[in-house]
Amino acid sequence: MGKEIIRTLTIAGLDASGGAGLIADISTFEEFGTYGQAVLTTVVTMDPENWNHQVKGLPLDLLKQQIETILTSDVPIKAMKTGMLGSKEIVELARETIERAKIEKTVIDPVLVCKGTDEVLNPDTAVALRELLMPIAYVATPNIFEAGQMADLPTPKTLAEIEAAAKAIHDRGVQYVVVKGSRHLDPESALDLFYDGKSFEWLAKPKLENPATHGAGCTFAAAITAGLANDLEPLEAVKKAKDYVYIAIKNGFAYNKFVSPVYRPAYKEYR
Ligand code: PXL
Repeated sequence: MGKEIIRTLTIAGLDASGGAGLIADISTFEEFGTYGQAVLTTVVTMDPENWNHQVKGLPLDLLKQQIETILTSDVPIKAMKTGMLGSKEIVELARETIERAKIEKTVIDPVLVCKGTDEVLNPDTAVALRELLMPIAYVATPNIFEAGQMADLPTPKTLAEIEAAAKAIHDRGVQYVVVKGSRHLDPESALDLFYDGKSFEWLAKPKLENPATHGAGCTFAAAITAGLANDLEPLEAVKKAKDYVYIAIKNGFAYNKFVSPVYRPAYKEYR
């Protein structure tokens, strides 16, 4: 018998600059030795003049056809993640897919904004993510803003408020809550919170100078997904993902004057 194939799936958008979204997910899945697949939901392009983002959704029919193709495989999907879904209908489709394929290891990255923009892409999507996907999530990976939205609380500002938001998200049914912190929470380190419903664990890494962080959030959630697919326990998967993202940020590069993405192959190349 050949090697066991570990299949992973993302339902996400395409970031044409390559830093975030589906490309981040698939490249991370493969770096972790899994067979990655994707359902494309939206296409995000950037204005070359000012880097303003434009988000276009694909017709729902085309999403359904992608899902049918993916679900015909005899190889089980060991873990999956969701990224930019873009509309309430797509959130509903994601939930149906998770239930139909009986995927237990789900990582819900409740993408509501792109870095550098602070406008919620679509307020209906935020409500649908909170009501439909939080209750069935194995892991949820909001950033600080998204944590407030998923908790239905004001955006947390302090470590204690982030913990309170994580608890409210756990109460909605998420088994493991990972709040992707920010470089701005602590003068020395980049912090992320892991909460399993029992205790709060703050994970720290030294801050990097001039960090290239575009795509870091997607890459982190994708690495957690791949770790779970490889049978790591949730906290181990999160710790390994944080190491992976740290190295990817350290080796990130200036893509142009507007954006500096993480470099995902760095983990393998320079470890
Ligand atoms: O980083 C959030 C994100 C997720 N998915 C897609 C994106 C972005 C931000 O640019 O473009 C497709």
